[in-house]
Amino acid sequence: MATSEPRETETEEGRSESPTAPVMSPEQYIKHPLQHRWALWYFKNDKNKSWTENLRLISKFDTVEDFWALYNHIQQPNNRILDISSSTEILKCKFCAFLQDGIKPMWEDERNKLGGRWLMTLSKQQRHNDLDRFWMETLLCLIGESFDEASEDVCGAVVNVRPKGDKISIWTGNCQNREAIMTIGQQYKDRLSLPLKMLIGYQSHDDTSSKSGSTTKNMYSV
Ligand code: MGP
Repeated sequence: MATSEPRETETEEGRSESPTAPVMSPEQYIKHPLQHRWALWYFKNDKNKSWTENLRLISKFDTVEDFWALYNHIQQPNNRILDISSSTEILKCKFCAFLQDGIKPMWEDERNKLGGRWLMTLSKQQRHNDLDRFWMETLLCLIGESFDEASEDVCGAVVNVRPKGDKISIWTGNCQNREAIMTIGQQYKDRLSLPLKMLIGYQSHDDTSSKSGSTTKNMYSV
């Protein structure tokens, strides 16, 4: 019995086209741009260097696809502490930050120095249940500009993995912008489905950097 191979067809211009060639829509090959470009940083704990010198830029991205490529490639905060014996530098990272391109994850940066952070401290039990989920949701809030106009105030987010309880924070650029800060705090809490009675506090970087004890006073809380 004769079999029929797919035959090439002639286009009006005389070019031949295979009928099996997939037709790609622009959606399939154009990456989806984000409103801002973001940068991923981590902290390499070298005792011979100052805190700011230990900050390392890993990568930058400005599309949804590149965000997921990077997200899937890096270890989640939870694994990072479990895999602490690994020789891979990034696994030793206990401080990881996503900042808008052009802003360094330090209080001293021009775009941070008048700002502060919404801070969430997690209990030890939450490392297994909540840390990675909260961190991913935080990143999605950032790249998705989820806080309406207040998103303009967002500089980035930081995760600290620590024996005494992990911390996730959203950094904003001006601690006097009460309205924007409150919008961010309330929507952030909703997004993480935090119980109403669980309060999170906002602290200025100025207060955090000059604190003498172990706690910094909250300027706002939700
Ligand atoms: P941390 O990274 O917030 O960690 O700050 P941790 O373990 O939560 O510390 P704690 O004191 O809140 O319990 C740890 C230390 O890193 C600070 O005391 C500073 O010495 C230094 N550090 C942290 N940050 C975010 C900065 C910064 O932006 N600039 C400078 N110069 N030092 C910083």
